[in-house]
Amino acid sequence: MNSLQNTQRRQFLKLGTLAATAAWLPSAARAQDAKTAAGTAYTLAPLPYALDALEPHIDAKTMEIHHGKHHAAYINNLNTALATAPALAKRTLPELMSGLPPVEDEALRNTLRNNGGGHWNHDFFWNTLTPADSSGKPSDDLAAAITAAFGSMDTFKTAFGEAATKRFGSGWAWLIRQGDKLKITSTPNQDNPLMKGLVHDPDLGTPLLGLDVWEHAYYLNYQNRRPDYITAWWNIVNWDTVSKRFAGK
Ligand code: MN3
Repeated sequence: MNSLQNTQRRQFLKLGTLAATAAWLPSAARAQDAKTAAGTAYTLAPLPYALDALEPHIDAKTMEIHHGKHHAAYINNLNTALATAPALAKRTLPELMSGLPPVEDEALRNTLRNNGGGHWNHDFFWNTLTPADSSGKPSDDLAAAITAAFGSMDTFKTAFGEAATKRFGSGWAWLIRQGDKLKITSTPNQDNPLMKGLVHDPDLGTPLLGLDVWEHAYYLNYQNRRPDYITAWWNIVNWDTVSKRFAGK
């Protein structure tokens, strides 16, 4: 990709012609920059905090393996797959995920679904977290929307926790925005609310908050106690970031 195309791509991302998807643009733009900066491949961005910064809620060893091994593996697998599909490699990650069904090669489609989703979801997840002493609180606008949709912050957390607890096996719980409405949903494996037209279509919308409930996210510290991990996780949610996503920034 030449520099003009890069500039055009960035301008497109900045313009955010799809207002409803603006919330993922900062993260997606970073992922795209990481890719073009490296020439042909996505790269693993450093965590925006130290490995032990989320303790005691998420321990350093879990973060080291989760980021350095699991997330890195999704990126490696994604790059390997895209090396065989030059036309698909030109897409941004959100474009790739929302355009999966027309990919005829089933093995390639599944690899892109699992590993493209794996890369995007984890990039989103790391940037949703912050040390407990800087967790903050939702903006007034987001707090009002949560109250309008779920009754109160406490009932929202209970409902979100239930979605995360009941997700059978591996997957994610999400707070998404559909137009002006907030909704809680969950997806299996590495699917996410940006993936349109799958056989098992997820609830589509703009992700504001996502929680990884794969065992690799919590098993070292919490073993089978997924609800304890979910309860602890609320202490390290970066509400400033979530509020900016809600505001479309
Ligand atoms: Mn994970």
